[in-house]
Order: sequence, then structure tokens, then C-alpha cells
Amino acid sequence: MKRERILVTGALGQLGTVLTSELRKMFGMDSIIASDLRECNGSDILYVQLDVADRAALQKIVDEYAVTQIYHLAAVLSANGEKQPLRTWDVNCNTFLNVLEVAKVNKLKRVFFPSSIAVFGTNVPKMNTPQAIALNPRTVYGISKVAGENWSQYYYDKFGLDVRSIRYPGLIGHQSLPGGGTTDYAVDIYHKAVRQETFNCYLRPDTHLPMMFITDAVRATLELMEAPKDNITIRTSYNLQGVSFSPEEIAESIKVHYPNFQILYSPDHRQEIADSWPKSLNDSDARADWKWAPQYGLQDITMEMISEIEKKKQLELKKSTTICIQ
Ligand code: NAD
Ligand code: AKB
Repeated sequence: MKRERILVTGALGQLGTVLTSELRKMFGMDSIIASDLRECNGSDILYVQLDVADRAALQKIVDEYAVTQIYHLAAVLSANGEKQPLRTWDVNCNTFLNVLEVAKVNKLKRVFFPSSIAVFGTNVPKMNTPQAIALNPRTVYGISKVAGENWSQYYYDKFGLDVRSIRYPGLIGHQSLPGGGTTDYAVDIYHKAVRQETFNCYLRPDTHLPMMFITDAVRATLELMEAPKDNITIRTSYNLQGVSFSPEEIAESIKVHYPNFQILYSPDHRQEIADSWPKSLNDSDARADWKWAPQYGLQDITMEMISEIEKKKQLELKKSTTICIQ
């Protein structure tokens, strides 16, 4: 069997940080090539700086490392996307087309494309939003994800390229900070709570959105990518449901641990984006095709987020005390 060499683009982002580490556990340290536009500050053993907009540079990495699969995470997210619509279209669409072309030409085994709940617009049922329904997104980010989904289907139909994709909800994890999305508040809130600071929320208290703990999201990704090819019936992107909650509900779950925690609300431009997205998704196709089942509810997420961020805080405190004593 040919050894897998997996290239992860956008590997320094919120999802990439955790996914790269899980892929390395699964396939071995030297089988995963992490890459990003940015310089890597840490001591990553196999990291390359790569702008995926540069197709020749991407081809060079594929040749150099004998890449067999690409997980293409590089993107501009929803809230940042609205600040620079044309750049967002450029980054999100052209980088993915480069990945698809290079994958086709080099006959790569598989490609992963992360889509989003942002593909939906205001014209769909908000609760239990179906898999197959008209997609009329209100953001350039959503438009770029719909285009990506359609290109995935096209490359599968025309060239047999095994592209697989998930419509992720808002992701919540303690390992890295989010990168300019509308759901970022659900990570930031835990950092404020642990620092015992008041959290100023940019969404209304009753804004329900689909969310998912990063552990569930990464497991879903690996389960989808390792599922038998014949099981994959959706070649645009799979709906995926984890948990749905609002800012006031997450704040209540935090108050169980920090009774004095305070949240204030001043909705901004991100409210309109959130209002255009579903509240929960119907993920019955993912459940049927590759046995998807989430494991983390809101209470589990809150417990894990607080405990991990607390650990980091203690470590930082210890470090600064040691420096002071020296
Ligand atoms: P992020 O913003 O944290 O990370 C994206 C990374 O892509 C950044 O490190 C950035 O430097 C890099 N990048 C941007 N342009 C690039 C380019 N031209 N070449 C190479 N790298 C480039 O995003 P994330 O949260 O880790 O999301 C990863 C993927 O998952 C994205 O495609 C995103 O749309 C999708 N997604 C994320 C969420 C979420 O809640 N985090 C939800 C739905 C979908
Ligand atoms: C964002 O808010 O832009 C992302 C997403 C749901 O795609 N977290």
C-alpha cells in the first residue's frame, strides 16, 4: 500500500492546529506536512510556508513531499470576509481551484474541503435545516463556500476526484483562537470567564446557532475521510449537527462554574450574519453514510473549555513567578 503523505493548508488556524496534531497521531509525525501563509513561530518538524494562491508553489510542495492527500483549510472567514469581499472571493475560491487542479493532475487519492453553515440563507427552515435545499447565502464567505461545494461535485463527476466535505457549525476549542468568524464569541467568552472579566457579546442574548466542540469536529473529519468511498453519497458537502445554543445559554452554563460571571450585549454587524444562518441542521445523511454521532453537549464543552484554559492560566502564572524570582 502507498504511504500517505498529507498536506494541510491553513494549518496554523483554529481548526488546522488541532486537525494537524490528530492526523500526526493517526498517520505518523513525518506523514503530515503542515503549511500556512504565515510563518510558524513554534518548532514544527514538518512545516512549509505556502500561499495556496500560488499554484506553482503548491505543485512544488506536492512533488517534493510526494503528497497523496490535501486537507485544504486555508480561507477567510465570515466576519473578516465582509471587510474585503473581493479578496475573500479570491482567497477562498482561487486557492481551492488550485488544490483541485493540482489534485487532478497529480492523481491524488483524496481532498478535504471544509464548508460551513454559512452556505444557507434566510429562505430555509431555521430549525433542522435540510441537507438538500436552495442555497442563497448573504455573505461573500457563504457564496465562496457554495461555489466550493459545487466545484467539489464537478471534479468528482468529471474527473473522479475523491473530494469530501463537511458543513461545519461554529467550532469551539481551547487549543487556538478563532480567526474572524461570526461564531468566535463562543470561544472568546470562555477566555474572559477564566480571567474573571466581563464579556461584551456582539450578538443578541437569544441568537441560537449550531456549534460543535473541536474534538467532535476533528473526529467527524477523520471519520468522513476514512469512510469507504461507496458510502459517500453527498459530493457537495454534508450537514453536521453538534449542539445549538445562544449567548445567554452559554453564559448560564459558565455561571455554574463562575457564579459572578457577567455578560453584556452590544450587537454589531455580525448580528445580521448570524440572523441569516440556521439554528440547527438535519444531519441524517452523515449519520446514515458514515455513522456520524456527536459526543459533546453544552455542559461538556463548558467543563472542558474552563478546565483546559484554567490549566494554561496556571502554567503562565507559574512561568511569570519563576521569572520574577530569578
Ligand atoms: P482560521 O482563520 O483560524 O485559519 C485559516 C488559516 O488559513 C489561517 O491560519 C490563515 O493564515 C490561512 N490562510 C489564509 N489565506 C491563505 C492562503 N492564501 N494560503 C495559505 N494559507 C492561508 O480558520 P479555521 O477556523 O481554522 O477554519 C478552517 C477552515 O474551516 C476554513 O476553510 C473555514 O471556512 C472552515 N470552517 C471553520 C469553522 C469554524 O468555526 N472555525 C466553521 C465552518 C467552517
Ligand atoms: C464563521 O463564523 O465564519 C465560521 C463558520 C461558521 O463558518 N465559524
